[in-house]
Amino acid sequence: MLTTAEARPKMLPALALAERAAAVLRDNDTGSLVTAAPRLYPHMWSWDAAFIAIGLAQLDTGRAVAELDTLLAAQWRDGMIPHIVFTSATGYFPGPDRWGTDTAPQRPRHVRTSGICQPPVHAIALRRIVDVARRKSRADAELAEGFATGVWQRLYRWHRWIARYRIVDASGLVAIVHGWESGMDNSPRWDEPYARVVPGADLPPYARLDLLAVDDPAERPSDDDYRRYLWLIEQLRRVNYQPDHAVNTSDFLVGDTFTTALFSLACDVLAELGEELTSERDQVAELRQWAGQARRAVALSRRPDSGMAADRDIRQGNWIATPTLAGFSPLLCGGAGRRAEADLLSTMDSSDWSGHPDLFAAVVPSVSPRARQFDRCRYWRGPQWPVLAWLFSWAFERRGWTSRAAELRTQGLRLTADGSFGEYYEPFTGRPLGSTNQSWTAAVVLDWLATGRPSPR
Ligand code: 2M8
Repeated sequence: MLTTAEARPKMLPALALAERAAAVLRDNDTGSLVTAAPRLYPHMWSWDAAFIAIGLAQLDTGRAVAELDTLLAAQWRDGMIPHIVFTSATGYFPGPDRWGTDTAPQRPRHVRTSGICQPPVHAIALRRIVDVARRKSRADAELAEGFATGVWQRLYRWHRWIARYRIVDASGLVAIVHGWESGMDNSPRWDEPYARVVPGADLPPYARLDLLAVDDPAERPSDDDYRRYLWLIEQLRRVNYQPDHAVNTSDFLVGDTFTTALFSLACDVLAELGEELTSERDQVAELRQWAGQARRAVALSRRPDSGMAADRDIRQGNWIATPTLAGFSPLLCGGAGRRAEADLLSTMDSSDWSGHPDLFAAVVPSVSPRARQFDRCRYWRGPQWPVLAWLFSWAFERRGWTSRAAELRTQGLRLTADGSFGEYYEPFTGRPLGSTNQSWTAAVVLDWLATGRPSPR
């Protein structure tokens, strides 16, 4: 049997790793967008595009802003940024015909998209692009600032859409109508609410294509999961993706604490950019208000026993406390108080999480390796995700926790240094899983490598 060290390919030196990462972004570039991954995901995904733009910012400011521009051009008229912007590729299911958004009155006209959204990390990408450009040259700074000023309203409208349509109960958490909206598709966070989603007999037939693009089906969600995913699309399609009807009719309606923390953070970041670059005082004030409300909601979602944040099953009216990385959400946006944060940080460092003695790299796994739900290879049910490590490292730097941020960066680079740019990683061996040459993994590696330290903002 191979030892862990033998099983891992050699770790590339920083320069070679950066060159490989840049090549991945180049190879996945169709000209107007960088696909999320070559085979498994041949389209643009909303939150992937934000991370990809962060990586592109290290290579070419113009290309980075073009990436966000492509995404924002697909914004729906009511403000929603759709979770997938489709290219002409046919190898992904569910594609645009299955989504059937073509009759939704608020859809964009020039491009086909899905009909749900993903976590609002776009203002964070814009902030990062501006900060990186300012360090490069005056011309880069002017380009990035001009772009940020031009798209600021579009991002404001996106945040307003979330505040208007997705804060639907007293918890104040941002509600999602499909697990895909969380980005953590098959996380144990959604097991209970999905258990109550019963696909109708009239669910149109379909064939999965995702299993053809991975080595082992055990790395992907199960067939039962997929039937439920497709049924929720069917329900949304039947109300023509009208946002108010969607929250009333979807069998799945959950307050997502992690998305809420990102919303809070992104509202603050967008408000800062607004103060720097625009004269929109009223809208900046609204953003600050949404940031504060979301921060409070995340803090209040903490469970008394563990101190970790929980999700809210809005249909059932109960909390869902699962041992997943989303429990650390208050560390992203603040608001829980110093004592509670110190406790959460020691939980994160403990042997239940990043301090688990058998981890290949001390990167928070998606589910605690000590939890009964932990599955070391299956997607969002255990593996480590470099993009999430990046988010925590960026947020920690912003919060002034510089050495923690640097340590996360070091560990994230250890995980990814073989240069395969896995979609996610098996925590004990560091083996890349899912897709390889995954764009957002390459992008965050570029950012980690290029700056040495995440942005101070
Ligand atoms: C995964 O989700 C898509 C559906 O949106 C899929 O499995 O087909 C998730 O990891 C999601 O967070 C990610 O944005 C997407 C593309 O990388 O893949």
